Amino acid sequence: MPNRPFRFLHSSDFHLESVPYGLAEVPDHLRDTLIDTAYRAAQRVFDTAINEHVSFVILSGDILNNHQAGLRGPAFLAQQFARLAEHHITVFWAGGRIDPPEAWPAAFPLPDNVKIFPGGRVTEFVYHEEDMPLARLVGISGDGASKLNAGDFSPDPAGLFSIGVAYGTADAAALQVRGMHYWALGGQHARTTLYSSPGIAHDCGTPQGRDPDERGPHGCTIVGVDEAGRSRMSFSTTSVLEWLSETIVVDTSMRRENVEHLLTERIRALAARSPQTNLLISWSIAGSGPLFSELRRGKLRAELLDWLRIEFGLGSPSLWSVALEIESQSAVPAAMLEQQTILGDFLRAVRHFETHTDEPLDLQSLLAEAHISGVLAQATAIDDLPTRKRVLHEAAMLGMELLGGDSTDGGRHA
Ligand SMILES: [Mn+2]
Repeated sequence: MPNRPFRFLHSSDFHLESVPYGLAEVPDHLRDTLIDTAYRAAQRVFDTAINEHVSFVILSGDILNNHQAGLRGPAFLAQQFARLAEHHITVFWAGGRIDPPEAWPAAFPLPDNVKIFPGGRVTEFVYHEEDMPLARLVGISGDGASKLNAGDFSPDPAGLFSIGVAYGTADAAALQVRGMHYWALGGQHARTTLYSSPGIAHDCGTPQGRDPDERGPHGCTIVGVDEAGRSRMSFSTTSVLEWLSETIVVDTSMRRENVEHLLTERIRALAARSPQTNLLISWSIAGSGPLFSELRRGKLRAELLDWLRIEFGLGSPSLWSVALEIESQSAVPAAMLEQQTILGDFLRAVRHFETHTDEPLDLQSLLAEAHISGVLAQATAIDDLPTRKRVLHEAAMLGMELLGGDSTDGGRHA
């Protein structure tokens, strides 16, 4: 069926109730930005809908938990929906885990341009423009606990552009076989496309990352549909702050000023890529050499972090360094393991515990009596494998530093 071209916007997982977490310290100048982050990103989603002249907006769940968001959440959304109504933009909303339709407070009546998909069974709406049907939307609210039942969704029998709207996961093949033109999915915070031809199944992700694992730019998806019913997605960034994880490699010849230069260059490149965005950067330093050993010992690391924060973190937008970690991936040299020295004995003992994971470390027996029931005792009870592995590696590195000679990485002789 030939159609008139149109555009719609797909977004989900605003999580208006939550502020970013994962910062050990919150700097004063970033506090207001953090509190408002989810709202400012959501506002950018609605601004995008208006600026891009979309016909309608699809919200695929996890927009807000209004018990936790307080009155601010529903008041904000009601205001944004009214803005969209002024621009003749309809909203189709399927609830997810935190926003079942019945949780919406009665004190904020939803305007007529907002269409809700109830839970329980799929509901259909046909979207019209000037009395012409443009799209059929088939959707359901759901908490994502069980897989989507794709079989409940059917495309328009006369070929009208058909969109499935739902929260949660499903097999790409099970979705694709239904013959819908577009699946507007929600619940994944990272943007994901399950398939893109024929038809599209897409989870647009959250418009704002809220912890160090939700890295990089986030945004919403604009879908353009042409006369033949073919659709094309484009991404529009909305994140107010962006989490990044960056690695710097130092070599044996480097001094402090070289590392500062590397960090400066990297941070300038990141800022140029996202000029309007606050950046929250977790640094990781890898490599080897005297400077690397000095960084491992801590004081220089703290100084570098302070320097980064003062040099780049206090402006607006802020390029804030969240942490600066030293990678402990460097291997123990084989020659050192074979040495007939105290260091060699020590490294072989560590290696023994690394390879015999069933042998307990029994660090408690090394504690003084006064510490047997204290905090130190808890810290030495290492019962999971990844922690055991990390502790043993740290012990090997520390041994090389304290027992090693001139030839070793961090050898410091008295
Ligand atoms: Mn979510």
